[in-house]
Amino acid sequence: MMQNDLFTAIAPEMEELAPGVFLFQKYIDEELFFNQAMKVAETAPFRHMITPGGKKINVAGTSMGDAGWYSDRRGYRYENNDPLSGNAWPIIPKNISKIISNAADKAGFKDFIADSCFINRYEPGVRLTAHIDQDEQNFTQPIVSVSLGVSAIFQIFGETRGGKALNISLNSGDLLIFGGPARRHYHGVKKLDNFDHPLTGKYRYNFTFRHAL
Ligand code: MD6
Ligand code: FE
Repeated sequence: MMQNDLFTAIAPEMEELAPGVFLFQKYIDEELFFNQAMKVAETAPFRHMITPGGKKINVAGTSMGDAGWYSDRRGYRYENNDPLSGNAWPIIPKNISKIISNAADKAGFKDFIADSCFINRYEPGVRLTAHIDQDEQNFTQPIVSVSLGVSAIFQIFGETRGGKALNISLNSGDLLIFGGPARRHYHGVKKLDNFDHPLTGKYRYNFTFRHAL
């Protein structure tokens, strides 16, 4: 057996955990993405948005790209400019967009181009309740997620919120592709543990790259 075969037998680059759900462990350059999150926050700071029902969202968020996901009393939607500043969102750098398109390609999603990336920031004790991302135009397009910092459990339910979840541990540097039938499945993130990470401190960051428009 060639060394490369042996290596891939032990550590495949990508694993399909459920139809349309592909995990690439330790795939991305953590510093590159962390620096990008810090850079975005300089012009589009992390903020706690409000649901249409008036509840504060405990996960802090911001965006980069041609549009950014937004929520307030008026509803969930994509906004071309950051409502906080009135300015365009920071752009998605070409090198990052290439990494994302490449990974999507490996999972069989040809020509995926992210025009929006929502960046979530979790602090200890914060969780993300089960939801379906449905403000994008085209559900045949996957969402590509990148995790940084403190590890979390990502849960995939199914067409309803209840029932037994598929639990996926997302660690710093992991990339997850969420497409196919899973794109319409409820998912969420369990309460973040109070741990320290050398790069991000108490925080977990998650980037979700979307083809939204
Ligand atoms: C998170 N992720 O990992 C939240 N949604 O913090 C998501 O809600 C998500 O990772 C759609 C597709 C992939 C995701
Ligand atoms: Fe989601």
